[in-house]
Amino acid sequence: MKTLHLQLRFLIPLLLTLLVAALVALPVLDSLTLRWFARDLNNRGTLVANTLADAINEAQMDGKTWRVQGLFERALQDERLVAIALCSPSNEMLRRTDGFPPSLDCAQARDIAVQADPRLVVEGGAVHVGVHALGTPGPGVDSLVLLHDLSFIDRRSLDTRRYLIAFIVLLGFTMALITMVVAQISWRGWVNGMRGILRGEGLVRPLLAPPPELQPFASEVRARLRDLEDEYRRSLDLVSVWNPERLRSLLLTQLRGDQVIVVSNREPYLHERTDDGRVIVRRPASGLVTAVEPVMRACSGTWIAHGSGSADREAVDAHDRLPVPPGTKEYTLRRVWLTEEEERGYYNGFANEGLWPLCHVAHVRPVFRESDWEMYRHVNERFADAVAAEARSDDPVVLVQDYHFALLPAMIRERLPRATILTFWHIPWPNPESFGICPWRREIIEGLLGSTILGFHTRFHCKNFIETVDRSLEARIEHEHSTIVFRDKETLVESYPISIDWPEDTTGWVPVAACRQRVLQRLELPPDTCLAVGVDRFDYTKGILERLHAVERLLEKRPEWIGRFVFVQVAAPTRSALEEYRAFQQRIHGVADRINQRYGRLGYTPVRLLAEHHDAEALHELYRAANICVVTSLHDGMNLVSKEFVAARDDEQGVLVLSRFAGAARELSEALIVNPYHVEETADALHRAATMPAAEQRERMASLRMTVRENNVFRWAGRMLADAGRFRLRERIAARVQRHTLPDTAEDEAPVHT
Ligand code: ADQ
Repeated sequence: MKTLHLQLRFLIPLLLTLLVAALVALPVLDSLTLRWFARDLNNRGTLVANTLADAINEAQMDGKTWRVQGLFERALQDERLVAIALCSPSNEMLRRTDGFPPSLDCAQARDIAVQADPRLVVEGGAVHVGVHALGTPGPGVDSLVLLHDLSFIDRRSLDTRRYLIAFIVLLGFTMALITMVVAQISWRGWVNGMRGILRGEGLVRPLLAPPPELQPFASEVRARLRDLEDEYRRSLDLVSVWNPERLRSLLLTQLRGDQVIVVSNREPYLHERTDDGRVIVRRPASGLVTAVEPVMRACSGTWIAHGSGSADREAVDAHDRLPVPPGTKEYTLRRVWLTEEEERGYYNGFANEGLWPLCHVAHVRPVFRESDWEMYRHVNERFADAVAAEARSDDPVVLVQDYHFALLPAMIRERLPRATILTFWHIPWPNPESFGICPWRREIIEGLLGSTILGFHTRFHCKNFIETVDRSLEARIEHEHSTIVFRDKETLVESYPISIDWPEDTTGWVPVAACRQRVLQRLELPPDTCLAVGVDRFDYTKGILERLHAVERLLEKRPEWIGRFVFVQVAAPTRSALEEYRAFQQRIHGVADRINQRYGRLGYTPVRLLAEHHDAEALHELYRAANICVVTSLHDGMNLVSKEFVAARDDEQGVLVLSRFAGAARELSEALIVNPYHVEETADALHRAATMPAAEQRERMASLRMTVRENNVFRWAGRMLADAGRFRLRERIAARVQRHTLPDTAEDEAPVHT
């Protein structure tokens, strides 16, 4: 198509020029033809006059002038000669043939004959007028007037015009043909050459590198393209306000409203049957759900997850789907049912006893069982089938969530080769040595490399992953652009720090003082209590044990806090089917009891353990009531509790104590950063937080709030989806170029699939 445009751009002016040239040339050609024939007729006339001169003179002298008429009649046998007249020196017409126009006398004939265009139009057409002196003039005779027929000149001229026009058409056609051939050859050559150069090949295919003179140009073009991409990504980072509207418009512009499918193990809403027979809807305590749910509400896609609630089956339609959230119905939840055996092997076994401790390096030995691995693979297959069944096109955008689905990206790629697969790994990625103990490390990495984009919370986790690939597979790693090419398929490995849905509208919020009063009343605590809180799933990676040790050490070191410092730990029961978790929970209860026995007294219990699920409002109230929020994870991908605490404190008061091993520590540097393994340091940090002046609290909290507000969950999703949009655009362009440069370009005009 492009070639045709180029050709038309050259050809149309060319043909117009030829046409104008023809219009100018034709009258000139006519005049030249006439002159040429006039000269010819004059020569013929002179010859006729010389031939007749003697015979005419003789007849005149003999007085036999009638013989002259006979001579004229014979001369007129020449088909071009139409009439003859004999003139005297005094312009008297002595004799003329029948066809001679009576209106033409000798004087007029002489005047016409000397003109540049000696033509006269008479009855029957145009004639050439020639006056020729008789070679040897006789008595009383002087010259002959010869009239030649000119119609043959018009005929000749018409023929010449026809030939000329035919010649111009032929010339135009030949030039068009040559232009097309040259343009085709040079355009293809140019496109192929550019593609080759951009791929690092040569202008001519077999060359492995561009010719030396083009090498600087080629690498400059490649570098410039990469720079433009990087600049674009940086510009996205500069956009300070990310909200659902912005995310929605990004989906419409960059992903053109393409279908978005999320896959995770944990579902965003569970239907549970209570003891009294009612069905209630519950949101699970999960960082993943906290982060992905607002994004899904903005995208209106489909979320595929394990249906694990006791009344889940009652809430779905015949296709296992239901609209959620209850009430507003902004997207579709598709539930996948797992048998107990499947759940045991895939979820409790391989995911939580194998991968979870493996990636958190948290002094709990990972357990790898062959049967768990088989079940993990089987369940990943089942989810891949569900994605294929839910896909409305062959190229949906699929967001694969977390370590439960390491094999899923490659399985989706098999079923939907054109899908854009974004995988986000919510937990840390360990160093290659630690990961190396997994018996199926190769399969897991190959599964993940089925992704278009693989996201981690921090650069550090990306680096660990890339190093692990480097040690395990034959893959091409481009460190500069953070990409891995494995089996001709490129995966971008990038950091996208996850976050929360920042609350812009706080109008309905209960004032901090009222929250504090309610919480203190409920816990029966005096108003001057220094209240520290911890909010976690009941998991050994969250550093709950280390936190309790630090509280104990604080009371030991600074007895002035006994009676005034209270630590409330909210711990949602989790993975209770696993022995490791049950033992851990028991141990925590034991340590809390010991501290309470040691420092508690009538009316004072230093550690309050609330081992139950709380709804979002209750947690929000607790965050607002607290003086200190304690996050001491031993290893945490990000940790959203720290960000939720910051978001809840619009009074700019409260202190965050944060583990340096949580991904959040890289963003929230105004928190009091601690090493949770160092009990002394954490105890000191608790004291510092409890005694921090209000002004310093305000300063730190204001800065933390600015960071979390800017880096909210819509930025997390937006950056990832914008990168996906860029990939899709690049693939579409590549497909289009491919089509244009194939030998048969008949598809040039075919609509581009978008
Ligand atoms: P989690 O390990 O689940 O997430 P986290 O990021 O702290 O950890 O999120 C926990 C979520 O559960 C928070 O939204 C919190 O409010 C909620 N929650 C905690 N205790 C609760 C309770 N008792 N009742 C109700 N809700 C409770 C994983 C990774 C993290 C990563 C997230 C997101 O381990 O590192 O930050 O995914 O990627």
